[in-house]
Amino acid sequence: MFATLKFAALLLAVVVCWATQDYDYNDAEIDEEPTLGDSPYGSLWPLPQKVKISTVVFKLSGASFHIFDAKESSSGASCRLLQNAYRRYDEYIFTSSRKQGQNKSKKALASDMSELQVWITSADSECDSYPSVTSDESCEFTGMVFKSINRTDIHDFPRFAHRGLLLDTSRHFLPIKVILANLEAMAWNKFNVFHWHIVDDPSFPYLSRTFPQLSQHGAYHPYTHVYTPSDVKMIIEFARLRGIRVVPEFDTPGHTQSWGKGQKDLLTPCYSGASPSGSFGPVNPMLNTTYDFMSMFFKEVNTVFPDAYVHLGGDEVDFSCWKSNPDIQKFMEQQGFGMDYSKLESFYIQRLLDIITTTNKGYMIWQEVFDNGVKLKSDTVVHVWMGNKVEEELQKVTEAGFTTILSAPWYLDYISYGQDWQKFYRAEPLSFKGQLASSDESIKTPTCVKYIYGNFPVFWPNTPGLKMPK
Ligand code: CP6
Repeated sequence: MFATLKFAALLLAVVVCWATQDYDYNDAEIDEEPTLGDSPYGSLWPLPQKVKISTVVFKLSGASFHIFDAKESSSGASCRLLQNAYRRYDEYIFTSSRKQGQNKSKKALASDMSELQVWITSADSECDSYPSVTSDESCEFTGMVFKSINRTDIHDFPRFAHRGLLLDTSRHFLPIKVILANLEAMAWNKFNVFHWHIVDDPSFPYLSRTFPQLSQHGAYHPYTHVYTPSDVKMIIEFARLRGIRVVPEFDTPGHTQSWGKGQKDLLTPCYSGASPSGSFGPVNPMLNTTYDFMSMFFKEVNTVFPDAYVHLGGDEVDFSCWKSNPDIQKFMEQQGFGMDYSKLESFYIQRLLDIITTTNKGYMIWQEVFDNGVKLKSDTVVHVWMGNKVEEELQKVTEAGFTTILSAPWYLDYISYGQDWQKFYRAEPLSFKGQLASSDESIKTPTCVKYIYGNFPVFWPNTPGLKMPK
């Protein structure tokens, strides 16, 4: 099962199984284009770089089988991440059969595979630290774990260093259990970045220690529909143990209606003719108090979320409210922006980016920020989501020297009905012209698969202790 590979995911690992028979390989090495339909690799997913399956079958006995550190391993008993993974995988493989008492009466046979040794070969293990975009996820595997085992050799490393999934917890509040179950499903499918689109227009479920009034007034419910600091901690640790980074997105200046409920004067008052209409638009870019607030807010975000990156959004800014406001009109004039409101948008984002730059965080932004010509730090990640002219955009972004994340082909909540999934699998992220800035495509052009909220049929693991709500 592919899952057995995962427990060594953060570390260069060689996993060796001992068995008592000789190997008899067929030549099922992968070098042709995969086709839809029956696969010689069964349910092996995602397909590793190299697979050799033999016809020799071993039995796997829950009575005798166990996973442990190889004595040569550079990382072992003190590595909580690994020990936690061994326990998990033992549960994944045997929980259902042990429940049914299938293994109790059976004695282990000589041909049974009885042990799985994990050999970590990299010098600097990441047992106690957080995964990063440069984590080594490669591994080798010998032996395959199903109910019975075909002797199989696997050589694997990821094609893309960033394999993400976006969950939106603003439009729908997602209970912690659901987030954890999604992280579990991600790990099984070898996704390694949880892009947490945590707040947006509809609600503000992030409980900020510095500005508790944001969720007090902006969440769907101030106590039951919030993520407390300890909730966030738990989610990050659950993800870390599965080799998953948590990148939070706090999207501004648009998509911020819920922020305005708890933070006076943060949003721009819209006008109807000469008087305020009572509704509000994007973040008010002309007030110094806006930047004081953002500076304190992101200082907190940087301490709560350990990943090297924070996503700053910047998408879909609606100019109509800014246009209606006479103070903003005056400000535009003073700044010499004419009628070009994208200059005002850039003015805001530039100041925000300058604030983040004074901290030690990198940032990701949606493509509009790049398109508007905002000056970006060289390590900025530009996130492409718009479905038109995707190749052109990727070419421009990479030619400007930026790392890019591609989401456009995987707009998963945008359902056209029918067999939508086919086009998701056919999309090829590197089918654009232009030189990759590095020969290592996995660093320069990570892919991101987006998921907002819906019923996407990923492989759902049967995780002990995690039950999906009815
Ligand atoms: N929510 C918000 C989203 C998206 C955007 N903004 C989005 C749409 C399509 C894709 C990825 C993200 N769900 N607020 C646009 C950046 Cl592919």
